[in-house]
Amino acid sequence: MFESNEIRADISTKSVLDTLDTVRELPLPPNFLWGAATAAYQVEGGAQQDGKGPSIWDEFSHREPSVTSGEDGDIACDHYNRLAEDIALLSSYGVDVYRFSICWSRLIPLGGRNDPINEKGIAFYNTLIDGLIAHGIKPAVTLYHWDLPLELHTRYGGMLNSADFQADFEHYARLCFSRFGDRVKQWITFNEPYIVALFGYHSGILAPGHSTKTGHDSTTEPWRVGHSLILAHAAAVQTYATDFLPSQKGNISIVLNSDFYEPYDATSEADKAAARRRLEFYVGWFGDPIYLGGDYPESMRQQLGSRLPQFTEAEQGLLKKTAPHNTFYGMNHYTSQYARARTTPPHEEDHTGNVEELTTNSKGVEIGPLSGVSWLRVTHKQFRKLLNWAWDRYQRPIYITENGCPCPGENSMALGQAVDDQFRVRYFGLYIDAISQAINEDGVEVAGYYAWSLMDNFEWAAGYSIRFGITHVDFATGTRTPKKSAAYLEETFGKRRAIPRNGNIANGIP
Ligand code: PNW
Repeated sequence: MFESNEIRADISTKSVLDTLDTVRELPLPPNFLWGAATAAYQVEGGAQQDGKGPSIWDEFSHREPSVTSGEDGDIACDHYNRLAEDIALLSSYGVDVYRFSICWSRLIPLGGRNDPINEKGIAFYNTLIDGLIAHGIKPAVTLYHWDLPLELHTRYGGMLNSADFQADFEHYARLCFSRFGDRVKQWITFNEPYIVALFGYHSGILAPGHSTKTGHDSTTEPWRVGHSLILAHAAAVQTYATDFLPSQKGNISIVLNSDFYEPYDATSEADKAAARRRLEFYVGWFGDPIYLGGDYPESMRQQLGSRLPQFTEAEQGLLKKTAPHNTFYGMNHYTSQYARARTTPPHEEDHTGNVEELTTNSKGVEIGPLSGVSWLRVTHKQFRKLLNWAWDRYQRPIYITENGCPCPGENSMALGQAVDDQFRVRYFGLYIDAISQAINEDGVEVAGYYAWSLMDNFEWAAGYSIRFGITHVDFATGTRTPKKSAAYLEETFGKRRAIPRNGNIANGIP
C-alpha cells in the first residue's frame, strides 16, 4: 500500500466511472450514525504551538524527507488554528459524529506517567469537544493515531518496552477519560495496531522507521510491538471500566484495519486456507486476544513459534476480564486482494501467514477497478464479506471508523475538477450499499460510518499528493472547498435512513 503511491492521471473520469457498478441506494436503519474522521498529525499542524512536545512523526518526517516526499505535518491543514471554521464545516455537512485523534504530546509533552501536563493542550481539545457538542455533533476520540511522544521512544524504545509503554499509555488514557469523558462517549484506544507494528517496525515506511535495512530485527520487533499494543489497550479498557464507566457510561474499543481476502484459485483448498489464514494474521492477531479474551490464533503460534510473545497468566486474566468491555468493533476498511498459498516454507520476516497477495486471480479477473492510489481498488462486495467475517467471529456491533478513496488523477486536477469527485461518490455509494446488505440481508449489526476523511490531509509516506478528503484543501492557502461527495453523503444517509425497512420509498406516505 504505502510502498507504492504512484498516481494515476491517465484515465478520464468518464471511462473510469463506466467500470464501476451502479449504486442502488439501499436502506439503512433510522438510527444509523454517519460522520467523518481525521487524525491529529494529518490535520492539526501547530507542531510547536502552545507547549506541544515532539512526536515520532515530527522527528521522522524531518529525518526521512525522502519517505514523505520532502513533506511534513508542521502545518498540515492548520486545523489547530482553524478550529471554529472546521467545526462549522462539519456542521454544514450535517454529520452526526466526528472521529478525531488526540495528540498525546500536546497533553503530556514528554509523554510519561511522571511528566508534566500541558493545560493549553487540554484546552484545545476542550474547545473542539464543546464546539462539536454545541453543533449537535457527537465526538468519537482516538487516543493514539501513530504520533507517539518522541521522548518515550528515546527514553525506553516506546512500544518495544511492553511494561513501560503499558504504564504510560494507561496514565495518558486516564488523563483523557478524566478530562474529556463527561462529554466523550466513544473511545478508541489505538488506530490500526497492525499498521503501527508492521509499517513502523518491519517495512519502516512509517515512524519510527525500523526495518532490517535500518539495522533492526524485523523478525521479532513487530510481534513485540503488537503485544505491547494489546496489553496497553487492555490496561486502558480496565481503567475505563473500573473508574469511569459507572459514571460516564460510554463505550471503548480499538480500531482494526483489514483488507478482505479471496482465494486466488476458488477451487483450491490450499488457497482457501491461505485466505482464511491471511485474515487471522491481519485481524485475529489483535481481535482474538482483545475480543475473545484468548490467545493469538493457532496459525500464528504455529508459524512464528517463540518469536510470538506469550501472555503471562496475569495478562491472560486481564484480557479475559476486559474482553466484554470492548463494546463495539471499530473497522477501517478500504480494499481487498486475492490470497495464494506459498508452496515454500515461510521466510522468517513473513507476516502474512505465508500468503502471496495478488490483485488478479487464477482466471485473470481483477479484484476491482483502481482508485487514485495503487493499493486501493474498489471492492465493495468483499467489504460485505469482511463485515460478515468480523460479526461472526467477534459478535460486536460494528462501526466503520474509516472508509474512502482518492479519485484517479485527483492531485493533478484544477479545483473545479477536483471537487466534482464522482469516482468517490460512486465508491461511497457502493460501500454503503454493502453495509445495507450486510445489515438487512445477512443480519450483521453495523451501527455507524465515518468517511475518511473530513478533508485532504498529510497522507503519511505519500505526503500531500494523495487526497482522501470530502473537502478539498489548498495547502498553499489553507482554503477549504467542499467536494460533491460531502453533499452526496448528507443526501444519501438522509434518504436511506428514511426508507422504511419494508422497502417502499416513503414519499411521506408509509
Ligand atoms: C489508514 N490498507 O491507513 C489510516 O488510518 C489513515 O491515517 C490513512 O490516512 C488512511 O488509512 C488512508 O491511507 C491504512 O490495508 C491502513 O490498505 C491500511 C490500509 C490502508 C490505509
